[in-house]
Amino acid sequence: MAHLELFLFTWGLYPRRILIYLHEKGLFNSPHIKVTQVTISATAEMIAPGKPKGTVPILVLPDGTFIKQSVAILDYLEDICDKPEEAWQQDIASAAKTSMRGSNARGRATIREILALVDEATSMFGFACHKGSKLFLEIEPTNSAASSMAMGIVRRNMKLLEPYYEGRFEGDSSEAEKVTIADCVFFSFLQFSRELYGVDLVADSELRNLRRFYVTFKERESAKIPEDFYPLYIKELAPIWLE
Ligand SMILES: N[C@@H](CCC(=O)N[C@@H](CS)C(=O)NCC(=O)O)C(=O)O
Repeated sequence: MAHLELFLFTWGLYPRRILIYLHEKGLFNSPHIKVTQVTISATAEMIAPGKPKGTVPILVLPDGTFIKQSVAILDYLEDICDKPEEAWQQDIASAAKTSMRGSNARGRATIREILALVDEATSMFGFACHKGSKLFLEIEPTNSAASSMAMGIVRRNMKLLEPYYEGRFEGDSSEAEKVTIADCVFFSFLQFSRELYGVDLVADSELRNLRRFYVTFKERESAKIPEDFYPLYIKELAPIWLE
């Protein structure tokens, strides 16, 4: 049986986007998608038998080629579900829920706008962590001023994202909410920053829509995480920010 192989580690910031997406898409237990956990070496390399070099997530296709960027992986999975061309793609598509990229050009553009803002915030947040969290103190040069500057860009993007969530994930209608790939990417970022690094990016009183999105989405099956989700040594150091 042809299958896709997904290399990742479950609590990773970028891999988690894909796992939340697979849940929401109804593909989490697809027999056509094999999930292979990587181990993280002392030098922070991601290792697993058969894994191509590079960052995770990585999706390996049945022809042996692979896709490396998480957003490209989401787009690829949406593409094969929207327009399956091979039998195994048909099988995946028949188990999948409807498109998560919007139903027209306007809707798709909005989703891409959100994705771009969240992706920028995500990489800035990663930089802020590397320069400002105790987790990286022994591993690389830190710089708390640089960390604060990067965090400023993250917070600016939160403000830019706020209007996109006006009227979404509200009250009784939230169950019927059509979750998009941008929602999966955004929620996984908010969860990671809060649960691992102790940074609540939606705490600002001006971010009412984003806070509602976060607290509502976190109750979804796809979003739930166990107590011991993050490795203990990382969870202990990550939320300590350098002065
Ligand atoms: N832009 C990439 C980023 C992926 C990424 O940075 N993944 C981290 C794990 S969350 C990783 O593999 N880091 C190891 C490394 O940088 O070598 C994506 O969207 O997939």
